[in-house]
Amino acid sequence: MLKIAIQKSGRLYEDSIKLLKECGIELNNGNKQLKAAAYNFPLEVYFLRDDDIPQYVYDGVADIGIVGENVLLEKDKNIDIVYKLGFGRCRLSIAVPKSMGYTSIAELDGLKIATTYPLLLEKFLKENNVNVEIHEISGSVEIAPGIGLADAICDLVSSGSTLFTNGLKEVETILMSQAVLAANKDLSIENREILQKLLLRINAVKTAKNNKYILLNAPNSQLKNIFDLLPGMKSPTVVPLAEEGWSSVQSVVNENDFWEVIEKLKQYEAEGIIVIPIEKMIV
Ligand code: PRT
Ligand code: ZN
Repeated sequence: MLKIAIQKSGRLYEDSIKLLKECGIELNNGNKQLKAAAYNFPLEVYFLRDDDIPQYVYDGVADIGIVGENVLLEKDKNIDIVYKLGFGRCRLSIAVPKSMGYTSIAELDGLKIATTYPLLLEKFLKENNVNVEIHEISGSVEIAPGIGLADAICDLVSSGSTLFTNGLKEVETILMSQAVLAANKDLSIENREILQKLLLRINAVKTAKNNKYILLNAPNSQLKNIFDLLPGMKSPTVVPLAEEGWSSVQSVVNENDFWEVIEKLKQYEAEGIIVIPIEKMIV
């Protein structure tokens, strides 16, 4: 039985639960219990505060956990990141009052900076040879300059609206973060095998999200060009149309190249292009 720790409530909760669901793992919990067992996969889920997850995984109370990279690195526990999950994206940044003229990092020298991330901030400043007074606080970091508690802050940013409404501007980015799956270094052989099975499923879900299934009709004279453009998983499927000289092509296209590929397909006289989301993809 593999034990996974996920956030009990907060920004990562929904996406963590959704990921397990997309992996076909169903939980039979009542709402808001400390733990829940999956009934169709050897997994037990612990619901915890995100700050506690690195320690629990390190101690082996949980075998794996879903947590922000920012929390994991700040807690500095000796556990492995086994998969970057792509949700909960944010950055850890230093912000100063808008009115402060800022041209280089040297201007932070001598300032008092409020943060809930003292370790990551200290490391960053050391690397940049800047001396500041780090003031560790536990929350509402963004109001610290306004109430005279600090000159600047170091906090998580996603849209930037919190900084904006508090009269602050982002000047240095310390870390780009996202939710990760982290694992204890000493998993039993049995749990390692369960983790591999889980990773295969996560990978299938994530790969599917990054790809689309594409169907189109094209004149046979353009097929070579289209095959080069849409190599597919092994190679594209080609079926002749009833109309002489035409074929139907089926393949996959990567989300990132999508519009570029569509434009080229039009140049190659493709018609009736249909694009369909993929639910799972195992390559
Ligand atoms: O109760 P528990 O301790 O479990 O939760 P928490 O309150 O400590 O964490 P939570 O739920 O707020 O965040 C969990 C994780 O989500 C973080 O560790 C990050 O990895 C990730 N994440 C992604 C964020 C944000 N985006 C984010 N914007 N965490 C916090 N914020 C906060 C930020 O601190 C600031 O107050 O949102 C505000 C800024 O947002 P914008 O959009 O105004 O820039
Ligand atoms: Zn927390």
